[in-house]
Amino acid sequence: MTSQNQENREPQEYTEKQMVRIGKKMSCCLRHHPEDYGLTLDREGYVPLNRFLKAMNEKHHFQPRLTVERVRSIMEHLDKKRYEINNGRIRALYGHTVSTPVEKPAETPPEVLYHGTARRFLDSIRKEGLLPMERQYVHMSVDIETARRVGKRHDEHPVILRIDTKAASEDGILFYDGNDKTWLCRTLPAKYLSIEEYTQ
Ligand code: HQG
Repeated sequence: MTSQNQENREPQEYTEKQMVRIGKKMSCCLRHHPEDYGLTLDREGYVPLNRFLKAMNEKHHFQPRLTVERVRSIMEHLDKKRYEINNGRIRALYGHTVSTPVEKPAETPPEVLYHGTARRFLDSIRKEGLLPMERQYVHMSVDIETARRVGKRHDEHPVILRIDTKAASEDGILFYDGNDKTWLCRTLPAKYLSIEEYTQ
């Protein structure tokens, strides 16, 4: 059998299921456990793209092999803008749980943001405000629909909190751009929160 034929027998593109799986591994590597891949995130959360590809292929043996083009097409295929490729480097835009701090430049947020959460967290949020919990930042949404989707990961009938970002910014709280739908901050005291939507 010629090598040409062998090549023809290999899958050339990922299936939907494979793309979801690779997306999860990207999140594992770039948000949560870069050390499992022998990688360290820099201060902005980047790793060199060539080292990322090599580590991902060595650990998971993707068929076909993960390449820059395939990573790009997976990024486009995902439901959200989670990753960014820039100058031969790749990073997750938000969601980090790694212990090394990922820094972002502070930016001016919209005057109102939303946060979807579980009813069972509400008492604690009323006392402590929004905390990043396992992650490095609190995540907020630009619209109610996005907040509802985020909250549904925790509760069938999520609570939607409205965040007075204008007042918080005036008091010196810094906000950071996550993606087109997501903003971040370190913590958010309860005085800037009100209930936008609550269903028993
Ligand atoms: C809650 C996904 C008790 C907080 C999403 C949330 C997002 C408190 C949960 C991104 C609390 C943490 C992040 C307090 C906050 N007491 N509970 N004081 N302060 N909480 O998953 O915002 O699809 O870490 O309300 O779409 O749900 O992965 O945060 O319910 O953008 O790209 O503690 O992750 O993005 O849960 O989600 P999470 P999140 P991807």
